[in-house]
Amino acid sequence: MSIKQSELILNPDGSVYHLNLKPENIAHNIIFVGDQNRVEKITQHFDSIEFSTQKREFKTQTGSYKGKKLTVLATGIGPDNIDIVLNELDALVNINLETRKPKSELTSLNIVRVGTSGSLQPDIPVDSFVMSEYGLGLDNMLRSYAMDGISQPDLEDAFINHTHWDARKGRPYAINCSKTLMELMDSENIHKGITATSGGFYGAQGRVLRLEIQDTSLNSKMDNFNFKGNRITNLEMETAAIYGLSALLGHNALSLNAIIANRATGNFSTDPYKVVNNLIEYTLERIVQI
Ligand code: R1P
Repeated sequence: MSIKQSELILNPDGSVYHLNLKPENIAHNIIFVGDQNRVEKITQHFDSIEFSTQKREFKTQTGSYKGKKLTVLATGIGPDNIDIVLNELDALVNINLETRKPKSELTSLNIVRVGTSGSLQPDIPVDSFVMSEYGLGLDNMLRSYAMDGISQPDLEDAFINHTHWDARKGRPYAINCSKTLMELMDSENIHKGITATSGGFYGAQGRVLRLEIQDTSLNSKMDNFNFKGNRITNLEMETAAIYGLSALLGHNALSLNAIIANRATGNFSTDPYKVVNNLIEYTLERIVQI
């Protein structure tokens, strides 16, 4: 059965609806960034750029870095956008857009997020890098999918018990990164641990401006959570969603974050662009080895 037009929406030129991309426009090694202005911060290092497009916040450039074909794609903010990005990227490689049928031979993409994030630990300072061994989704996006077997229920249960998580907020989900990409991107300078992914920036991450929040001590409970030696290192808005959908669709994903704020000490980087650029250079040097 072919997938209906209302379910897999294509633009008049045959590109996928939100990303504005056709299969030939992307590489199989893809860097995700949140901020659309970060795309060119990465592709300025490329030898050449062969394709660029943008629709809404989804800006994409594909080119070559040291002879390796790479795509850089801005996801915008949040797990809801990751749902769009992962499903449409997967459609580009794993669905025949002419017949609208899934292909029998599937392609695995390599996806590396180069993000920014706030540290939850005093000893993970601003201007450092974090690699997410696990994504811990507090946002519920992935719960729309049949997801048995891909998550880590022991970690989820430990987190629920430790934080007295209110069940009305939905069950958090914990997903591993790609071990292969982790080994490729690892170094002694990078912090590793659990990255918590929120579905919002203010209340969902414990920021109080004018509204009361449901659990004022959630961040401090997250600070001292420990699962088999793994701490929650940082808090941002995409990693767990990327890990979850990649696991379900058969792609390899790893999230790297430049720490620009420290929520435990209250510090903010004096030069956030510098640490992001350092992380970009760090990532590019390693991703060419895939
Ligand atoms: C919030 O300001 C945004 O910044 C972080 C969060 O995950 C969220 O997307 O990441 P990016 O800088 O990659 O967008």
